[in-house]
Amino acid sequence: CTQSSKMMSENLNEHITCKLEEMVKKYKSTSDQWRAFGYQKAIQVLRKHPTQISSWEEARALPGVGTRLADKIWEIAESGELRKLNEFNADEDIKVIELFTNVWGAGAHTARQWFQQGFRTLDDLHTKAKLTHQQKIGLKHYEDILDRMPRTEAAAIEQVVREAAEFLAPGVIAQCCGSYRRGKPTCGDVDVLVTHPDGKSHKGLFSKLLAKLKESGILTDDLVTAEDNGNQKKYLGVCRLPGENQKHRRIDIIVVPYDEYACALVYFTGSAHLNRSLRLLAKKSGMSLSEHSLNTGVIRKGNEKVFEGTPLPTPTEESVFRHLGVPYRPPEERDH
Ligand code: DCP
Ligand code: MG
Ligand code: MN
Repeated sequence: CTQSSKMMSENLNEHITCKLEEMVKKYKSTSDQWRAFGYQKAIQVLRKHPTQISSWEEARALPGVGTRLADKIWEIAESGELRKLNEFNADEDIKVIELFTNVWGAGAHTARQWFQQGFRTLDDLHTKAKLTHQQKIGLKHYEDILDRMPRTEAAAIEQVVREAAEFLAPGVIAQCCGSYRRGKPTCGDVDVLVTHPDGKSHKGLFSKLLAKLKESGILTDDLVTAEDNGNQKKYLGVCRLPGENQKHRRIDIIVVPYDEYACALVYFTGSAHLNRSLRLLAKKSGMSLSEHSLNTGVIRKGNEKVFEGTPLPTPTEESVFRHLGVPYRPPEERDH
């Protein structure tokens, strides 16, 4: 609301009509036409009002102004502020920042930076923002990536990965972990864990598997092509099942050596909350749990590990829970 010069304007309540005009915009954008209309009528009246509003009663006496609108007018007259408007403004900002935070590869910091650079829509980002490779993919599949898939679809994707892995290394284990294994009806992504019981066939499988999946066309975009984590290899990308009307889905693939299988399975099944609890529990008993192993005899100085400890044998998930001294929990009971 630009202040018009005193010469041009007879509006003695401009400080009030300014705020009310902003409210009109908010209500119009939230499709609350009825409120917008009420505010507009009050603005008309206030503009022609011969004196500055100096009491609640004076506002209430204006034609078309009820008690609620009188409250608002008097609040502005008294304090120069309208809390409701501030709330709206804050919400709008938060909404935009949330919109931006949901671009894969953009954190809260980047989202805020984009906001501060004046961007307000995904189209702004598309046309004006400097984007990383990951953010471009994230933006391209914005709606699809935010959408959760039915677990049947996760199962179908798991099946495609399993068949490709089985072709390359017969006897392979390829299983969907994450929310799928915890029995959730919908999944944010597909988390496929790959290993081989012979203890050696997992070697070299990672790149061959990705090449095969790309050849088949199921992998459409790469986010992280190869993250090396000790003896584990991780891929993060986007996939899509063949056929019409299929959405793009996030997929994570981890290939691990068989002796790390149980700990990787516990980790990759989650939930993230359970993982934090188990790690804390391990720490309290001088152990340390990771996606690789459960170590005992760990020596810590404050928060720092002075001695890594030695890995316990963990052939199964049950053995991990047993070493930690907690009752085994089936995947369906690992959400809290
Ligand atoms: N994980 C973790 N800590 C994190 C992220 C992940 O321990 N910060 C582990 C536990 C998760 C698993 O990895 O269950 C898979 O991560 P996802 O982000 O795919 O989470 P979920 O599969 O549990 O849920 P969603 O359905 O949203 O994918
Ligand atoms: Mg998941
Ligand atoms: Mn995942």
